[in-house]
Amino acid sequence: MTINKYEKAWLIFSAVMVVAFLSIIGYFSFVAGLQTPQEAEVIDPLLIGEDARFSQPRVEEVIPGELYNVYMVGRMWSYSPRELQVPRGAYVKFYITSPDVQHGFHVVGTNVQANVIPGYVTVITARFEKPGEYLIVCNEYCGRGHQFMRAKLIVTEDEG
Ligand SMILES: [Cu+2]
Repeated sequence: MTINKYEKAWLIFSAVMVVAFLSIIGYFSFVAGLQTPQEAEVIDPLLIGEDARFSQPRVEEVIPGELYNVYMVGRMWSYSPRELQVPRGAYVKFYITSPDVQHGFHVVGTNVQANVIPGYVTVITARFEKPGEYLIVCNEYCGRGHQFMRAKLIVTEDEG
C-alpha cells in the first residue's frame, strides 16, 4: 500500500499538532499550575434575594480610592446595578451571580471576562487605568433578550 505524499504530510502534521496541543495543556496544568477555580462559593439561586450582597446590588467603597467591591446580579436580560462608578487605578472586586441561567460578563475593551453561573458566586478582580465609560455586555447567549443585556462602568479621573 502506498500513501500519497500529501496525505502522508497531513498525517504527520496532524500528529505533530496533537502532540503540541497536549504538551501545551500539560505544561500549563502541571508546570505553570494553571487551574480552574477550586473554591468557588456556592449559593442557592432561588435565595440570592436573602443575601445582603445581592438583595441590594451596588458598588461598595471598602478603602476610598483603593478598593471597591461590586455586588452584581445578572439575570434575563439585565444587570443590576445598571451603572457602576469607580475611580481609576483602584482595585475593583466584582461578585456576580445569577438567579436564572448562565450569563457572561465582559467589560468591553479590557480583558475582564467571566461566566456568571447560577449556583455560584463569580469573583473577579480588576483595575481600570483609563478613565472613561466602559460597556459591560453579556457574551453568553441567554435567551431572546440577550442582546439587550448590558451595563455601564464609569471610571472616573480621580486617581485611586
Ligand atoms: Cu446573555
